[in-house]
Amino acid sequence: MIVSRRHFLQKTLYTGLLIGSSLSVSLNVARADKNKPYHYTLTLEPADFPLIPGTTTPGLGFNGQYPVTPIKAKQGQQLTIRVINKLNQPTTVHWHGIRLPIAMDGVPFLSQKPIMPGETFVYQFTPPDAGTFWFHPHVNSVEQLGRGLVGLLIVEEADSDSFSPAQYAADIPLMLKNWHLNKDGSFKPLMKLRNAARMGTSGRHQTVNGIAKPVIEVPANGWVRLRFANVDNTLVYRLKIKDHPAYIISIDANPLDQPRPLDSYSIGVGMRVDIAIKTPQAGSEIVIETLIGKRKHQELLRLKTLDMPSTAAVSAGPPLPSKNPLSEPDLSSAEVKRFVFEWEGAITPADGEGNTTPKFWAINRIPWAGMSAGQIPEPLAELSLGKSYIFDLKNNTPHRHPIHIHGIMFKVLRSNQKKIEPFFTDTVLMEKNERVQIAFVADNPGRWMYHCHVIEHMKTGLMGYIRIS
Ligand SMILES: [Cu+2]
Repeated sequence: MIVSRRHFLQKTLYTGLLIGSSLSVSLNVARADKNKPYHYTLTLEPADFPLIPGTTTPGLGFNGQYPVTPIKAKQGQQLTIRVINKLNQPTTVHWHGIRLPIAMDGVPFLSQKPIMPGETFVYQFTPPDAGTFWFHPHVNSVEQLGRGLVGLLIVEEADSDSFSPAQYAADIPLMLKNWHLNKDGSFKPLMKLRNAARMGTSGRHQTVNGIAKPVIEVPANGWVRLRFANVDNTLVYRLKIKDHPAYIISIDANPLDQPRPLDSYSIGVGMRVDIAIKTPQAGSEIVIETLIGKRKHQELLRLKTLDMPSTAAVSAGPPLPSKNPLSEPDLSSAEVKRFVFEWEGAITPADGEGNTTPKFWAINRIPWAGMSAGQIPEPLAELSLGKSYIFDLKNNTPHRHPIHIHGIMFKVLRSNQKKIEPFFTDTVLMEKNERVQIAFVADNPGRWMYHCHVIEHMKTGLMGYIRIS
């Protein structure tokens, strides 16, 4: 049972991406119309997941699945996704990292009406950037993401016929998620207030693509592209590949200038990293783990090399994708805006039913108040379309926060704690007490969420938005 499921998943995920242009993936998920290559239907629905062998978990799944087969799009080509809400609660779908029109951003009230139970909403946009992205609801996030509504969106390079998978013998999406499960597969609480005020509530059932410590077969003697995505609600993963050289080629969908040898690399919630490995001869195993603190480590998955036919050329170094068409901020004219992330610890008044939503976190002293159709808080900043900005971010808390801005990519310039090779990203992991400067051109008009991606932190105050007009 486990073996066959494991095998099945590997094969599907693997061939789903390996066979370049074929979008008629073998799983009946992310259904593509053969005549319209980038048209998909996604339902959001309750589903039982066999996460722990011999048990079922009452999850929520895209097309009733975990993991949902990655949606594959192409840079510069229109993508259409019909989203059908079969949940008993409102939802939306946000396309993390994609620079798209505000009406497609999937934030309730700010960019669209919530999709009510039984309703359908059609998302349509043309991804300008290639790389590894992901999608998830932006409503009731602790529960909807925590119970399984997370998926990958892989945007192939516009020149993908000559690039990936042509230059990589395999291209493998890897979704990291630690489920809040009891031994019988039922859910433990997804959020505990005492943890929400600290690093968040972590799960105890670690999975990669829904499987604990999977063994994934890869071609021997070739370059393999591993697309790691942290789709967890809480954790930072510190990736380490044991006893085998590996290279970072892209961070949050943006290719680096040069492949960077991987020592270890931390990805916070919402972040992605593409890693290239040149695989050894058939019959070898490569262990990939996450480091915990200074001494502990935990195996995430292992790769097993097999002789497999491949047409990919084997270059000396890892092939690098082309850069995304991002505007370079003009630092000489950029206006500086300062943001301080603080621990707040305020007690909010109870509502009529005696429920309270505590606010533990604040940006520039303002904890996110939440919003509804008639009540949208003021933006944290008003930006002029076309102008360059530097955001000076200061984390005045003893916890780490992956800070994400919708609708734009920004360039991380410098940090007071480490040397930075400036790079573009959509989410920056701020260490405790770290100060970071980021810069970008405000080239996408709209009201864009600006928040910590630790779900319990955004839920308890660490969220706001900027307006570009
Ligand atoms: Cu946070």
